[in-house]
Amino acid sequence: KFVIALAAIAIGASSFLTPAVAQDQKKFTIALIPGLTTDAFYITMRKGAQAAADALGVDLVFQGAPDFNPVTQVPVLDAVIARKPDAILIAPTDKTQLIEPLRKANDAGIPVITVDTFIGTGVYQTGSGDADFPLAYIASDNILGGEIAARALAKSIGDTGKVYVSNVKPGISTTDQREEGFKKEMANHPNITVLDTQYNDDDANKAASQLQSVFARNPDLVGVFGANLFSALGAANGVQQAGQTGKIKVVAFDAPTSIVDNINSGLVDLAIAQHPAEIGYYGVVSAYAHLTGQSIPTLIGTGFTVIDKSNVTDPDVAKFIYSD
Ligand code: T6T
Repeated sequence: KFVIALAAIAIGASSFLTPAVAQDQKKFTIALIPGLTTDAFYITMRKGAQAAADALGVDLVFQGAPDFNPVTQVPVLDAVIARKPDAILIAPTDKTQLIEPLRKANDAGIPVITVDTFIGTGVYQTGSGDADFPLAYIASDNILGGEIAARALAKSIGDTGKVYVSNVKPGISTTDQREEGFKKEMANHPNITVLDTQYNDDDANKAASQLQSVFARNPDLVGVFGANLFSALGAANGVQQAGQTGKIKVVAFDAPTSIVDNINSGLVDLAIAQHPAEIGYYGVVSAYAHLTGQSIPTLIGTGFTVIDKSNVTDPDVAKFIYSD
């Protein structure tokens, strides 16, 4: 099970929080490479990272690709390695394809921490496998998130009928695990049929037209799980365009600002908000702790906030809606 180790890192951080940077101490540069730059999830992660960087007197460099794709992310990573930052935080866009490019950073002596997504199995510093070299993985528990989504969708469809997962593409640790958790939980619901997953390449328009095609083939479709922001947004738009609002239930992973309207209008039943600012914050704190000689946990699990009609106006809940 996922280990929550925030207390340990908070204790580790407390001794060097004041003053932020001693006169004679080197100013560290920490790079954050998101999955893509134009995604509210990573924009919010950057804000959390910046908050920690400001508190610790660290320079934060945010550099990423315009789409979620190893082909565009690897050149960004190479450029970041060439700038020789003191540490790299990265959301690898593929479990396998980022292993060798990240090994180059590690071989160059740059500590690597993965945030949101992982490489290999995501179990680091074990001495086994070819991808255990990152120091830490900081993220949501994505299998659990998929299970929460499945339970919510099952409830809203009265535990019976056809559903499917709108997903990005295979090979991404987060969205693969959400689908895994979703299917694992749905196995406990014998009257629910999970149709083939539809892969949209992180393109909401594609996800919307896929919804309409699946509905055309299955007029008895009752639900869809959008496994990330663009999958959910697209699937919800598809439901609206098909005139099925409230009839085809939508459970969304991620919480961009548009989710509020969608929940209020009944288009989306429930959104599972991750805590990306927390991921960014602890990413920077962990890198800093390592750079100043502290040991750090290999795994830090951050939380979820489940948003629905009953709590969407509560400020303690609404604060987890992502920044634009
Ligand atoms: O769901 C997040 C992130 O966790 C995932 O790895 C990729 O998609 C998002 O960035 C949302 O678009």
